[in-house]
Amino acid sequence: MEDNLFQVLRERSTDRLSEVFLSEPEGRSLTYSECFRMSGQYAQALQECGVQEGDRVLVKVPKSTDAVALYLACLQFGVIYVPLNPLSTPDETNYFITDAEPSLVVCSDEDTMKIPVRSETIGKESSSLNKLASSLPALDIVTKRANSDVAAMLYTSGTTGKPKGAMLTHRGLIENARALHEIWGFRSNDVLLHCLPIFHVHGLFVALHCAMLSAAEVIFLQKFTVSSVIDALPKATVMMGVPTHYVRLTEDKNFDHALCHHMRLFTSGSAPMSQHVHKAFNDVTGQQILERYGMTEAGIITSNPLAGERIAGTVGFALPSMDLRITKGNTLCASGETGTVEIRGDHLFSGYWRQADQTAESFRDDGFFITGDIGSLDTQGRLSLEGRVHDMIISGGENIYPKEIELRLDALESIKESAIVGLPHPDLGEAVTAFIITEGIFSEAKVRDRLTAHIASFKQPKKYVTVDALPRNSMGKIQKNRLREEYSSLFSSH
Ligand code: MCA
Repeated sequence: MEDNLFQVLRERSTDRLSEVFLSEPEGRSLTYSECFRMSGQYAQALQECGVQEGDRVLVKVPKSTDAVALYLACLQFGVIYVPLNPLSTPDETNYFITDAEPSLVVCSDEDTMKIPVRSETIGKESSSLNKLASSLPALDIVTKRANSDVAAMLYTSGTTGKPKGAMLTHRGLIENARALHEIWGFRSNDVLLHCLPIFHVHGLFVALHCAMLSAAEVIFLQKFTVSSVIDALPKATVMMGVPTHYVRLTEDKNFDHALCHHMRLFTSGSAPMSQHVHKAFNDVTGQQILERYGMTEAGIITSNPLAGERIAGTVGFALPSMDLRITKGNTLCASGETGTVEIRGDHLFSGYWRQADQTAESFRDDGFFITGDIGSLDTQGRLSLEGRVHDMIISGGENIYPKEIELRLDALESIKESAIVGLPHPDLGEAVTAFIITEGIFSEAKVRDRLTAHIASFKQPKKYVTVDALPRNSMGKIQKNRLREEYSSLFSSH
């Protein structure tokens, strides 16, 4: 069996090299052979920059075909690809640099941040790494990798407020890609509408690998907008999205049955989709969204079936090679009983980068990973998710950890204490909301400004609610559930 993911992806397009891989509606189209040539040239350029096998390359760039080629180059050359949200602030980026110790950081020409290690840029012909790469022959050889070798490292935030790097192996990514490709029935005449960011598992691995395993075309949108999706849909057969995408599409009068009737598949994940959105989508399009469940540490874990009943409110069955169980403490739950979701299988990550303790805490002795999600299995093995063990908010498919924001707010002189809570939001699913006890003169605008320097904009509270006291239990712990209940309709008139 091939051990380098790049080799697997390239081999699948051997007979279709002249077919279009990435087509940008307003930009260029790249064939498979052009993309592999670019990645080969980037791989040479990485070598020229002194990057060595096993090193980390940290990439903080807007979505582009260059970024996809660079990702493939990293796989081919055997270096660990570490993608960052391009909205990351300098503070956040410096944390990632210190933690990951990359030998190279790749950013865009517009990025003004001072990078403390070697850095190059991509995205334009004149960008430094593009210029270097285009002057070099394409590397053809593929670095041999062992099953357990890390292909990519993606940061997930944590309850402590400090993100951890989840190490994803070549083997894990290959297994998950193969399983999804199979169960979702991908084929070469599929055209995938890609409107997701490519610094997450969803947009980078799930979407791209599924298409690449059939050497299918990908309509590569710079970002999700309702109009760009509506324009691209007639040429597509599959779309992968987050619930916010489907909420926004369903609300647009140009999004209708006629536009969607040829579509083979709409999938949704990264955040729970309400039954209301499932129904609204079905009413408008006549299509039933296939909801699936995944996480950075494991890729996709469960999926509703392609053929067979898709049930709104459940995330379907465990993927064929994934063991899934529900536990309460050390006891296995019976079907219908609610407990923690635990999983085991080849798709799993190999641990958190340089966090042996956190890694050990996340695994059971028998190799099951404790997801932190709460759910139950029905008698047929369908999983329904009912909440989370950890204090985490999912806003528009982005995981946001309250602790990180609370630490920043509590450090400000005008705030005595804060509690960050996710409240139901019709567009984002949950919206970050700050409950604060103020001290002296409080100005929301000033607080926003201060936060902007430290945390990426999508994590900023959408509303600040000033309170006299925060509800606490007898142990003194803030009762966020009481805030969630009392303020549950804060955004409903939004
Ligand atoms: C952007 N903003 C947000 C979010 N995104 N605020 C809250 N939550 C968000 N998710 C803010 C920006 O900071 C900005 O603030 C303002 O909204 C406009 O930015 P823009 O980029 O134009 O926003 P948007 O286009 O409306 O973005 C919303 C979005 C996007 C399309 C839903 O967030 C998105 O593509 N989400 C998908 C995330 C995803 O792929 N997650 C997968 C991870 P200001 O105006 O103040 O500057 S989970 C995963 O990978 C696992 C494996 C899985 O199961 O899938």
